[in-house]
Amino acid sequence: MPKSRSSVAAANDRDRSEIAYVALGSNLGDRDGYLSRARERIGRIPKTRIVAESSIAETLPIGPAGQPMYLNQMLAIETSLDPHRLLQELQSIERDEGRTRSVRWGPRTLDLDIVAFDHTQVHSPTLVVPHPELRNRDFWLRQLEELRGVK
Ligand code: A4P
Ligand code: MG
Repeated sequence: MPKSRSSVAAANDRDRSEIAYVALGSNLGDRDGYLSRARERIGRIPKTRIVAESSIAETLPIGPAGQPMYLNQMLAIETSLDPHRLLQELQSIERDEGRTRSVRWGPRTLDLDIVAFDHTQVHSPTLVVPHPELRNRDFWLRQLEELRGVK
């Protein structure tokens, strides 16, 4: 028997789409390559499309000393995925790109963070949005402003 529309709609979906801002960061290996593959993969997340891309900034590492410089970029995406489902999709891309979690704020091939939503705040054990470090990272604030100006 065909499923009704309501039973097909997964718990992972929201009624309406929303703009989310996703930060991309890399400070190991082919940094441009990691960012470019991340953009391509994010563009293929279900129920999600990239609306705008910020410029790419080279930034001083925050965290343990002696790390290479970061490349940072931010994307505005339109998504109807539940925020936790979006986080899972981003973490799966991080894993595929060789990301391992050892040192907090340590070097990484690819870091994907949900920086903000236009209309939603989240406070759960696994997800806090707006990202608590937003106010402390001037490059994120600049890129967020850049994206909010164009969309
Ligand atoms: N988590 C909670 N809220 C969020 C969110 N809004 N977005 C949880 C993404 N994840 C969120 O993250 C640990 C856990 O945070 C996740 O499992 C998720 O459930 P992680 O990516 O495993 O660990 P982490 O990245 O080492 O720690 P954290 O606290 O997320 O660090 P950040 O804020 O990601 O910082 N320097 C420069 N110049 N540029 C950078 O991009 N990034 C970092 C990492 C450090 N220094 C940097 C940069
Ligand atoms: Mg992170």
